Amino acid sequence: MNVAKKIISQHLLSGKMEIGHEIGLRIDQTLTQDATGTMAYLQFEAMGVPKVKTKLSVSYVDHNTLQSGFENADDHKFLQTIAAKYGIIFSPAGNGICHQVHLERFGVPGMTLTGSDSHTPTGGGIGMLAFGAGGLDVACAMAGQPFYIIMPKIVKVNLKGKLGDWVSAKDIILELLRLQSVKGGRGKIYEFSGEGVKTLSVPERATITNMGTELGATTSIFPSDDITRNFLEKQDRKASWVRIEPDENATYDEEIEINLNTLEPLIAAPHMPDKVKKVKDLKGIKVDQVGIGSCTNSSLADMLLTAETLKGKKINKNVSFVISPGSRQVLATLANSDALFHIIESGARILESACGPCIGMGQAPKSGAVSLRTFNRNFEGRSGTKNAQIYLCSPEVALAAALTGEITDPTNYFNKKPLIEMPEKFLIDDAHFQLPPVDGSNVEVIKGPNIKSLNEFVPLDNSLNGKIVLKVGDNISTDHILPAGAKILPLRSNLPAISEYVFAAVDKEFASRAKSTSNGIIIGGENYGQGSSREHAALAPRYLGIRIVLVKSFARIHLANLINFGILPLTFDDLSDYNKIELGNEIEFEDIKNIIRENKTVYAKAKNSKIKVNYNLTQRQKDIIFAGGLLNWIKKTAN
Ligand code: MIC
Ligand code: SF4
Repeated sequence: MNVAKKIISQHLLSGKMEIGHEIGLRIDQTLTQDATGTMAYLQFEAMGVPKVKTKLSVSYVDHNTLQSGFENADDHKFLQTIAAKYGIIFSPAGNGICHQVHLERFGVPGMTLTGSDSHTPTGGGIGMLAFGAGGLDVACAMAGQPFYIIMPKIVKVNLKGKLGDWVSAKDIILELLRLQSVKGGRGKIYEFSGEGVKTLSVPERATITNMGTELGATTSIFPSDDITRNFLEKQDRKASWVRIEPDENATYDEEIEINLNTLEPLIAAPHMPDKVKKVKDLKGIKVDQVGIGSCTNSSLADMLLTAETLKGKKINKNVSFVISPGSRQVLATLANSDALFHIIESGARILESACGPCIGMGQAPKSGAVSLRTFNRNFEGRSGTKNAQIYLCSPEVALAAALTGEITDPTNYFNKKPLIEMPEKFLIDDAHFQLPPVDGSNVEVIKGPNIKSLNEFVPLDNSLNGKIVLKVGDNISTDHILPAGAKILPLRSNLPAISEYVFAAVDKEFASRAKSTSNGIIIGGENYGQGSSREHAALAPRYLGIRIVLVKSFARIHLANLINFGILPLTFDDLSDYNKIELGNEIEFEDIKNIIRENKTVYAKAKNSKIKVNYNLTQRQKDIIFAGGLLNWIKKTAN
């Protein structure tokens, strides 16, 4: 068996490990962050379970840390109190980005982890089987329910050789994105293997598994080996280590090879993580902003490289250079040595340990700016500036650009790469995690005025007459569906308010058009809903009256979220039918519930055409949709 199958088989609660079949997995750990967590905990509360049933659940505050009004701070208080009530560890703002902190202090090789954030697969860097999911699926996992996925293909990524100087782990995942595209990973787990694995540290591995999300993958994973043990030892967590490696005769469903010896510095051009180019081919483009941070590249190793490289140098005058260390541990370690001094003296602006600019929480670049970031997403407008040109790259490439003011190949610009000395032991201080009391039943949960209770959604009618309220193209991301950023993110616990922003950057009239239409239908292209796990991208459209999304294909997490909120996900049988329907067309789905129940063919009847559509739903998913969503279904089956 390979590593992924070993962990799946140990956690299998239902279904068979056959590609394409639904399997239910026992979940050992969960994590949430504040932007998705408030909704996840409101849903958990509605389930009436007195305490989480996982081995460990952690609630992080890392996204909404800009407090320009009462909303975010109210959310933080709510999260703190509800964590204490239900047996969840609370990690307050300042502790760092959930994925980085979880890797440092809580992740355990061989365990399963579900997180209400799409980059939860970062945990694959220490050999966890870690999945991003919507908040409601995480709430279910906390309540002890299985987590369902479609059994993916396991793809072996055979890493050959060793990275050259100034070429980094980020280039490995960018190369994979170049090869596979943002939709190439759907229905796949990428398992890294081969001699190159032994040359990569845990933070480097985590950079790769983190950004496997951009491939659309179910998850990504590395084996747990001596390097993993060494990392956990330095975190004083040796007891958490187990060896998990593929059997010698392990088989895989597909194989890809990447030769690290010949890999060159790469960069993803605007506005998609798979628009990957060689850095040397873009050299000379003037750069206005550089950011080093985010859950992809904010480890101590990344920051020490930054400090060593910048020592005694000054940032180019035309560049705004921002640094966000991934965790309190990373920042404290920098502060405990000369490293932070070198970074500050170079002219860098030091941000708090949080998501920050990655999610448009500040640092929006100037109009038309070119911004190089070590982050994982460059969807149009995500930075907060619609016409900014965001490029994704390694810290090495970011540093070269920060110093020269233009895109620069670090392998030509710098001399030998400095040797980074990692400490014998990481700086460990768990005092800032708030452990829940043994009995939290008397804890008062504090809900500020921005926290609105959940709506009850009505089930689907037997027949449905709907209207197309939006038609969009391929690769629509959740950032298109429901933007983030400093203005909209604080509304995550206020569904009526946040719903006004659905598709705001794509079509300003969308929200009012959808609200005034009964049974709205959205038409989309390939890979609809890629990107974030935010369930608000399903919940808010449902609130506006969307009942069906008909597209060429879906991204995994968004598909699960649509089902969870009772929106029927359909796909075109013949992709060219996409061209037959337009905004404003009325569409009739006659007797659709019974047809789906009986596994018959569904036709969408438009004025001049009859279109065959597919629904690829398991019985469990059909039941959820017919009940009007997962919460309704849980309530129904519990009574
Ligand atoms: C993101 O990177 O888009 C986020 C913000 O972390 C999201 C979660 C969210 O929208 O709250 C994600 O990746 O799941
Ligand atoms: Fe935070 Fe950005 Fe990572 Fe999302 S991708 S968790 S916003 S740092």
